[in-house]
Amino acid sequence: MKKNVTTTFCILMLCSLILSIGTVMAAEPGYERISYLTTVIPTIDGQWTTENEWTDGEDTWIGTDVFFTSTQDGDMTRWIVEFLTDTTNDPGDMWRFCINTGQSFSWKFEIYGHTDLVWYIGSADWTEMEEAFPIEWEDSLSTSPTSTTPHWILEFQIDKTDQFEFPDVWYFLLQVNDASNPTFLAWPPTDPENSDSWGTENFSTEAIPEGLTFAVMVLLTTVSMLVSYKYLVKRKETKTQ
Ligand SMILES: [Ca+2]
Ligand SMILES: [Ca+2]
Repeated sequence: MKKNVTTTFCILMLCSLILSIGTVMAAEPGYERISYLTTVIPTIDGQWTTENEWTDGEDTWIGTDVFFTSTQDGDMTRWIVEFLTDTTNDPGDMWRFCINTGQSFSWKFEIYGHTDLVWYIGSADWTEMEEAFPIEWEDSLSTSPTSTTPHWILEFQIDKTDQFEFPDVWYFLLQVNDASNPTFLAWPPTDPENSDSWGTENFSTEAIPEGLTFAVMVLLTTVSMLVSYKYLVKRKETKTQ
């Protein structure tokens, strides 16, 4: 009876974790992340406005140079991007977001020189769009909890209520460039022109578990699977004896 309870608990725990993560459909293998529910609505001012801003997202790094996280709710999809090693204001500095929501075309948003946002629609052939896109963004040279050296920080949000809906799973590439030290850094480090090589973004309707990092969730899932498998093998051995 005790073993049955243990097995049931493990299976329920595994199912719960899988449901909370959502369906995982890899585009570029190894590049998958989750946008959890926004619990602290950020002020879009290009800096950490309060200490608890952006504590509700999954942290993702591009090497040690760039940090970003994202959250979402019924109205908005939000990002903060910190370019820790870009401390210079150059006209050629760039933020680039490439997004595909499972349709035959993608969106590309480029911010140059910390002043101008240009957006495109298409795939390999991009068409620049004239009309305003429901985006709010701001960046600044600021310090943050990650670094006390002033560096470029971008806050960027898309209004989902204005005809631009996101499914539960979509595809995404983030790229940055510091014109003082021209190197394009990206997540994933693949082709911005090919949406098949972008990363996979999963929306969760739940807040990020408090004190429970993604690494711990993966570890718990693995442990649950191992315990369940070990019990099932043992049960099979007992039956065949
Ligand atoms: Ca802010
Ligand atoms: Ca720069």
